[in-house]
Amino acid sequence: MMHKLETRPQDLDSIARNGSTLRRMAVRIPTYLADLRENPAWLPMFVLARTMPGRNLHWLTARKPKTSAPAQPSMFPVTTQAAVTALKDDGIFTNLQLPKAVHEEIHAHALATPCFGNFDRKLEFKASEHAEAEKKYGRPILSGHLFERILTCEAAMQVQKDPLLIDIAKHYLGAEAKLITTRVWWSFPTSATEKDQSMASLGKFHFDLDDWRMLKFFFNINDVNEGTGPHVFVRGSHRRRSLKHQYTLLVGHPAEDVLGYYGADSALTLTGPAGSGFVEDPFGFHMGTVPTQTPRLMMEVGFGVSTPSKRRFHGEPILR
Ligand SMILES: O=C(O)CCC(=O)C(=O)O
Repeated sequence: MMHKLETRPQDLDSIARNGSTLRRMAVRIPTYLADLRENPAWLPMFVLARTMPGRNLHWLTARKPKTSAPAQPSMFPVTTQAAVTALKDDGIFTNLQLPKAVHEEIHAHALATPCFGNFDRKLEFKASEHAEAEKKYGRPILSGHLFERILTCEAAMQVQKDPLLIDIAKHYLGAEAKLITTRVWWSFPTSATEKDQSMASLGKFHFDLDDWRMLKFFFNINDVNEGTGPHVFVRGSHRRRSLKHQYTLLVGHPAEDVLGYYGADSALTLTGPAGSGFVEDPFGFHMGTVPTQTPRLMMEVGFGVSTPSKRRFHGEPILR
């Protein structure tokens, strides 16, 4: 018998992604207040960093990085120059590949470690028990975050600390670039409705507004094909921006709107074998798609230029 999965009315993620504009803003207010308390400099960023004039002014403050080569060897046979050139032109560089031993160790760690469903620390389960967890908690579970539990995975820490990542970040964002996120999470296929499914930041183009200047490295830890919910990035949308997408309260916008302006052929779908990775400027429109066949395991290492938020470090965006 099919187990009935219902979205709870109090599900804040769901309202934040799907409700009316005012409701979507209203449920985020506690999160915004927490951001403001943690760092008052967050407010001007939050208001102005969505506009090109605001961003361009902030880019003028970027300090030049030192040009000397990183002291430690990198696991990636890639030059900083190649990545930075592609980032400036397209907003994305796609030629990253983790060594087999590294992505396999991260995968094994994520399988062995209970994750938290839908960003909710009360929904704890192992990825292999996803179906049972949906039954137990009586709701669709679209994402499973490891949060700080990834810190005990040595391979993940090697990726986080790889000298190429910070070197690319400094040459793209400026010498003040620093680590602001490290997260590993599952996206699961589920029998939820389309509306339910978009609650895990899946299925909706958006841009990130956590800092003035940001860069995110993503790694597909398992094989990702069309059925695994690949990431999609809209090339060029990090530097050419419609007024509607600058003077907006919301970071999420409908696909027809985004692709209508930036062009359907600008959308790059990041399928690839286990370990394949890319680095993007997340001010460009992007999204994770909803897996239809198999779960996706993703690792993200993010860089910014401001003091990092402790809460957001492992990907906890909404306060409950
Ligand atoms: O799941 C994904 O591929 C997208 C993640 C995302 O949108 C983000 O980190 O801002």
